[in-house]
Amino acid sequence: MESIDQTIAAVCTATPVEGTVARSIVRISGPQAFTIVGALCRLKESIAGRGITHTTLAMNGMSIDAMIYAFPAPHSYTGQDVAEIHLQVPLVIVHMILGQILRRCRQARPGEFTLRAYLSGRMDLTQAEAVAQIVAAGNRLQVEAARRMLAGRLSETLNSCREELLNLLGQIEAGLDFSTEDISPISMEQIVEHITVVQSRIECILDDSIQDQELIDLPSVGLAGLPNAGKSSLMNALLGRPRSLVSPTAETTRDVLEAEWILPHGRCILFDCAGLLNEHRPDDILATMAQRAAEEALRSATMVLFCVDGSKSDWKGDLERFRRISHAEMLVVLTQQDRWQQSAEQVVIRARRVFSRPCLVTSAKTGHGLDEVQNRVDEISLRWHWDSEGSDQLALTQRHRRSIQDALMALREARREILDKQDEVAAMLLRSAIEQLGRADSDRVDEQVLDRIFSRFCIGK
Ligand SMILES: Nc1nc2c(ncn2[C@@H]2O[C@H](COP(=O)(O)OP(=O)(O)OP(=O)(O)O)[C@@H](O)[C@H]2O)c(=O)[nH]1
Ligand SMILES: [Mg+2]
Repeated sequence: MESIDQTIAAVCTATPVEGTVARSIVRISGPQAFTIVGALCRLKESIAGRGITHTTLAMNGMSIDAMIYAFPAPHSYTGQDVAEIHLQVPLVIVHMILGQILRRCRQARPGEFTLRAYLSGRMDLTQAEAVAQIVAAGNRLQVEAARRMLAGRLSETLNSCREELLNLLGQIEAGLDFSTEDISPISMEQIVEHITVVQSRIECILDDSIQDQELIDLPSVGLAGLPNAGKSSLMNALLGRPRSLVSPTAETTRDVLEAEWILPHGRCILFDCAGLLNEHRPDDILATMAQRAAEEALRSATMVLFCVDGSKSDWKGDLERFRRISHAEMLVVLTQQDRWQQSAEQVVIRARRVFSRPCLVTSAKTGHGLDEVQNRVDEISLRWHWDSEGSDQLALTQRHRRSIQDALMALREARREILDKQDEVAAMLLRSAIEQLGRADSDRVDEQVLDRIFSRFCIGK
């Protein structure tokens, strides 16, 4: 691990969409932070106290407007002197400024600002991990679960469980000391009751948590339907850019094509695939491979949008294929509305009767109904992880989960040993449970664990 005495710098804002100018922040942390910024901005007065300074940077003949935010140690994110340069300029200029700064300090590694916050005691490890989860989160509710971790909710609960167990252990050990005199300061029933209460509190943490992996895995939405249904056109229209080839020739798409789709409350992976065939063509290897890839991708999709060309008078083939997908989360999307002969109302009534599912009307050509599709997917995607918005879930990492599960196992065994009157063994198991709970929330982690945790961050965080 690098020394925390070195000054580090990085751009800590997300990369703006190409061609746009968004606010960017260059963050510098370490003993030289204020001197570096002072020299860069040619500030007459040095930055000493906390504050905001409006200044102009001179760079390659350009004058660049900037706001300098100064956070002196120890009241900063990292616990060190931190200077932030806030800029509203194209990314290329932000990187020019960073280049200038990096002549006098080094580039921060992924997660290094947060690592410093942890090392200087500004946050515990669980909170530092929550920062990584917020960065990786795919939707608003995932961010909320990670925020609850950041607010120290897990630490609070685990600490109180540990304290309760430490008390209990003290009482059991006192009983062991007096065992020859046959005096027990606490009865067996009371011990069992205490253990059961702590046990169920810990079980609640596990039951009410979401997996770390769930934060990183984005839900996937597959576009299915017969060839020429308009799947690729719909994908391009939903994304607002040409991702998949479109042509009047049936069976244009062969591969599974994925793209990130930004929804109002999160993100998901939208994918296009080959049009599904009703007949099997064993001699056509390419078609067989394309069918297999499409079927596999759709099987593991979180949700399927089954596309049906609404201008057709006969949906027999579509229905046959639709029935064979039988995905739990499936919406029927009626496509190419701009070409329909019948009114949308008539087509929807007919489609509902045929497919017995909610049907949405769209046109990739005019953009009709695209917002509705997006909102429906967004609505369903929020349900995937949480049944209710007011959920109290915590976002546990695998490290937390493993330690908490180990603690729970030790508690269950301790309870059994108490019932068997094996107080000494029970005391040992309680000690192990206390240690495991401490480990989940611990500051006593080695460098390897720290490296693993912080390498998952992106640069600038
Ligand atoms: N007018 C009109 N034509 C459309 C619309 N959507 C698709 N088409 C046309 O329908 C044809 C097939 O469209 P694709 O998007 O390639 O269909 P697909 O379902 O991806 O087809 P495969 O890849 O072969 O399975 C193309 O000629 C498109 O231009 C639409 O909303 N309006
Ligand atoms: Mg296609």
